Amino acid sequence: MYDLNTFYGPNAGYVLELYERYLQDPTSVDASTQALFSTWPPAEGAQTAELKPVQPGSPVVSASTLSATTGTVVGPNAFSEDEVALIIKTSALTHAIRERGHLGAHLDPLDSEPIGDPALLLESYGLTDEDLRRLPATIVGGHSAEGAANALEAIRALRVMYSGTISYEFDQVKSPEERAWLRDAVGLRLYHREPNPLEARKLLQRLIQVESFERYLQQLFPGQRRFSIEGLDTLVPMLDEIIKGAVDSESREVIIGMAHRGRLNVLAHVLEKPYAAILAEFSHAKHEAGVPLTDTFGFGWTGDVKYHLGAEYLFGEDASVELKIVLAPNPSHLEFVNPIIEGMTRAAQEVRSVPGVPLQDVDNTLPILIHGDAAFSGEGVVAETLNLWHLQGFWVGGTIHIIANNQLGFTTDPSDGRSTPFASDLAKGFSLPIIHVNADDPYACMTAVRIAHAYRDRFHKDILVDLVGYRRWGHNEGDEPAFTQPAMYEKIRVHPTVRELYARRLEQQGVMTHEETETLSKEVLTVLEQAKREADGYGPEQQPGHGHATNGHTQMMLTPSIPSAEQLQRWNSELLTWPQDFSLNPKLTRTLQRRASALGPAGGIDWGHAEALAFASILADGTPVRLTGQDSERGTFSHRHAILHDQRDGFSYIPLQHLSDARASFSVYNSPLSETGVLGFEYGYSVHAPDTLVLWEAQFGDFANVAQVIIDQFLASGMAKWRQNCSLVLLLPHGYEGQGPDHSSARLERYLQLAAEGNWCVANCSTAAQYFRLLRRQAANLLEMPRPLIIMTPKSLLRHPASASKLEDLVETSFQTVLDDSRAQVRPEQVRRVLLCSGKIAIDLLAHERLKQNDEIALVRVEQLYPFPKEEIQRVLARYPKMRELFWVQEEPRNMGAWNYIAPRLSEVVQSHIKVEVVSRPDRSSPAAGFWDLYEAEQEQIIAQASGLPLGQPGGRNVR
Ligand SMILES: Cc1ncc(C[n+]2csc(CCOP(=O)(O)OP(=O)(O)O)c2C)c(N)n1
Repeated sequence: MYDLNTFYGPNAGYVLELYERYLQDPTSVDASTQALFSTWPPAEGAQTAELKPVQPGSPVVSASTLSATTGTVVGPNAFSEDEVALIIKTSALTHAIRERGHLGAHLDPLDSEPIGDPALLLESYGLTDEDLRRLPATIVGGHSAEGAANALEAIRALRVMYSGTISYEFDQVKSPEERAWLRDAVGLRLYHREPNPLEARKLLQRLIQVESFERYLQQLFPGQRRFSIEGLDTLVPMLDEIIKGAVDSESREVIIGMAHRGRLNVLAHVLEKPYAAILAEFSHAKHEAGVPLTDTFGFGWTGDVKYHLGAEYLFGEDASVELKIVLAPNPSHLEFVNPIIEGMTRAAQEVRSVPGVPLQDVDNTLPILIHGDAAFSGEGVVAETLNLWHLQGFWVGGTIHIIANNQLGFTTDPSDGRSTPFASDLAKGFSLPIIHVNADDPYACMTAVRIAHAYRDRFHKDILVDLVGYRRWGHNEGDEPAFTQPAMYEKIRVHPTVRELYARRLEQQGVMTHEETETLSKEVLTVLEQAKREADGYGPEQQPGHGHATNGHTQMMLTPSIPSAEQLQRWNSELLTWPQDFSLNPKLTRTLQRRASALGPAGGIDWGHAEALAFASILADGTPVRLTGQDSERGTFSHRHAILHDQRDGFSYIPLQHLSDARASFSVYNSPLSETGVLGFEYGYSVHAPDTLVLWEAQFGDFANVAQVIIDQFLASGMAKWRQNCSLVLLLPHGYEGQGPDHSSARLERYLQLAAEGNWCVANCSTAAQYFRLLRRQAANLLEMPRPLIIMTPKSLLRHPASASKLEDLVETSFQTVLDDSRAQVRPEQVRRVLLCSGKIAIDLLAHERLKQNDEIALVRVEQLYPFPKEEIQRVLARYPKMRELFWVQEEPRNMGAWNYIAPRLSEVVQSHIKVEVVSRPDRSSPAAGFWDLYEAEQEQIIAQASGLPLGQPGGRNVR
């Protein structure tokens, strides 16, 4: 029983360690091990074994491990003292190869030297080949020992497994169960398969297609950018293999995000975009048919370059397989599509047609992200996206990541692009298992993705494959790579393609003859030539693209139905009901109790309350709602309380998930502290769940500019570039309240500058009722007129009585783009000055004594800034026939806020004799003052100027 030969290789050393521990303290090992060791007698007269010290840093078991305090050689007496020492050294070497084999692996098709590690060398242990030859293979154990005559052969086989053309990094994986699974997957070669002749032929055919397509493009359009895949050709069969796995796992959708490199090839072969369509894009490269190149532009479809376009493909020729493959469009901005893919995936996985929490099936949809090696290490959005993998609101059951690693970023070498040895190292911080593989070994590549997919299926976690290849041409095809990497490109010039290598291998193995491989190549070329003839015959109307587009510039938004007062009363009381034994925080109980009476005649429906009622009504209409943001469950300003927490046990209760009238799901999640990652995720969610009201809330609107790429490249322009519809709502706290430069401005001006062609709505409303109505309008238009909605949301106004509303405000009308002055003292025929403003400054002005005293000034609120409500403004202004002055009043500096956007539009709505001026803070580089007194003085000055009374402070530079 205690013969060491009964233990597998690395276990032998481990067992000896355990035994020593047991001798020192029997309770330090578990009961069954105690039982086993109690049968082991110490060897008679044995001595402590001497081990030769090894190089620093190597993981060799130290001599002390053996020098039991008992003075005995531990373990069975079946081995001599020397042999025990050898076993332990071999065991340490075996362990090192399994753990650090990647440092010695042959991953580079261009044959660069691996990094290496002393722990992988025999000399570091004082071992020789001869020593190993004396030991049985079982000391090494695992699959490598099978059929091996001795430990030397087993170690050699082990090196092929862990330091060959594929290698692994699993140490960072925290779960022992997962590590054991991964070790078995590798050690027992569970996912390694030698293809049969038919499969081998198919694989070769695929590689021929991949290479021929690039070469054909190069031949037809020399120098045109295509961002060739060549050098990483195996990526395509790897994707084929993952998709095959997805079919086996009965997934319904695979969603892929990738950059420019190899994209055309993936479109052609994985998404089955016809060759002819791609060739036509190269030869014609025109705007879409039907959109004239004249001043009648403005239909909202300006397109994008071919290597940014997405596609969808229904996989499977028979009805038994229903798998949709989606390649999302993306901008040049590398890696920013990552969170979008995750959001799309989550949307595809959730069933929202049920009240309560959405039901998620992570097996339904598989996300794949393909990264560049330079971009993966360099772009922060990668880390932001990886951080989402285990978060309740963002989990998608694991993503398969592949780094398409061509060992260059444009002209930049890895040594200038990252501070870590491997392109994949960032992923270790998130405990992702990593598989490195040489792109010139197709079988190893298939093994890598099979393991990755099986791991994702089993543990529902992210995993990364680092596919190491090269780039046959320059960064793009017009670029000369030898300017900057002459040595590397000299190697590449003479390096055979993976298609050549594989064909040679099959020929050598007798699987195919040279003539057969040549025939395959000719067949592929024939198909390409046929596609070219087809593409040449395309008229403009057959050019790839879609039907004539309009993004809704001229369309009217639907006006939603209005719930009844009784319905609102009922929902209100349900929202204020929680389980009887639920112990709510007493302070919060008081706050919520106020909501019980706010629907009465005295009113007092504040912002958070109006939002909850809007959500309830939207859920009752059958529209699902999802809200995320930093601290959004409670609300940064403690105004929402969408989740109630039991004070005794911390259990939570979400009233909106228990609404009896709800016909759809409600979810709210605190997000991680990320803007780019989370906003990108929610954008993707909204795109892929067009029936859902998706809201993202910035902590303060100021921080949304961290996600500027998502705003510019997706929200603002996704529709124009890719016809990607999105109805995401951005809640951006905004308002000048003396909180300094970074807690005042949501940068309204940016959203207005980006507004065109009806791409989104921008609103800055001043009452809770208007917010309620606006949310309802957005929900009603999700399918009819999808577009993002940007709302400047309040801070102090959240609880301001002048912003609070009454029940009748919620049920009498729908959203008003412009609110006229309804104060009793204003006599329209007397009014000489009209103040136009938006959001909080309107409430400040209305509350100010100076304006209260003045009956010749009317205050008109522009609640929706874009699309510009021209007719409504004209209609309201027509009520003031004696108006001579029209002031746009804003809190923001003159070069910010709405002024630059609104000035030319206002000039169009008024007659020329009417002065249009601005009252604002002066031009500033920083959006708000950091000093309270300066803030106050400026605010006072704005009020004074607007109300036409003498200025309290000098320096009123801000009137045009
Ligand atoms: C955010 C961003 N910064 C810079 C660029 C310009 N750029 C385009 S490709 C590229 C190199 C990318 O290298 P890598 O990630 O290794 O991908 P590869 O092109 O080598 O496949 C750079 C810097 C970009 N597209 N996006």
